Amino acid sequence: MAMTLFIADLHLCSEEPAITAGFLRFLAGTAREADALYILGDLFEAWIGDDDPEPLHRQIALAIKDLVDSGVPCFFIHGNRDFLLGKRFARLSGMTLLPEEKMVELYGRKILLLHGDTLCTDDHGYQAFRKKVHQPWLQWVFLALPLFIRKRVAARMRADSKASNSSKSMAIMDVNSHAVVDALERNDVQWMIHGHTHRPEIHSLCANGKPAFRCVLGAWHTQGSMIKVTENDVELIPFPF
Ligand SMILES: [Mn+2]
Repeated sequence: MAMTLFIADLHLCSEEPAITAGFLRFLAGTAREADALYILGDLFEAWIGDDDPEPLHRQIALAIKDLVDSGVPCFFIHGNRDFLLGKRFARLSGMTLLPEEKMVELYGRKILLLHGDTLCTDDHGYQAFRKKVHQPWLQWVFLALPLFIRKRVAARMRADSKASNSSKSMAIMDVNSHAVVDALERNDVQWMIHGHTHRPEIHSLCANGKPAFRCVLGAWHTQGSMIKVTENDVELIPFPF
């Protein structure tokens, strides 16, 4: 049966081999039956440039390339952790990089795809940070720094973000309902799929004066999480590694 799969927030890193193993199994198994795979950000826990020689990156790129070569196109939207993932990794993995918001039509259903961090508008500190680090000139300067300096800067930024997030309330770190409705109405669409908040759920709401649905992917901590879109259904599915 025709289906398209969505995942996000795997946060792959060399310290979490079980998640990597689960993803490799997913790529070699379930994902092969899909018409396409969409990765909606935070595939990696951190990204400081496509030239990082971390062996995990190459291993993942080649596994995704295998899937793409088997006839399953793979698309990627950047997350807040891997927003610097670039063209070189995209070429190596065969993934197509998408803009931060992407409208797709699958089996007659229009769906807005995004990572989800742009919907968390109550987190003013994060939005200011995001605006800063998304400036092309700053990214260019950062990526031109030697790798060991980029590693230090990234470690410092992660520590700062951890410290500031620990004092933020759960509500501030969730999506803002106005931002959700605004995104749906701006794109004239009733369906949205995103990750980022690590709160897997399919929410019903109202947008454009009609019923609308916000589908949130789960993070891959102790199990996988995917959304399966078919002609008849949009399903949120947890599965063991
Ligand atoms: Mn995220």
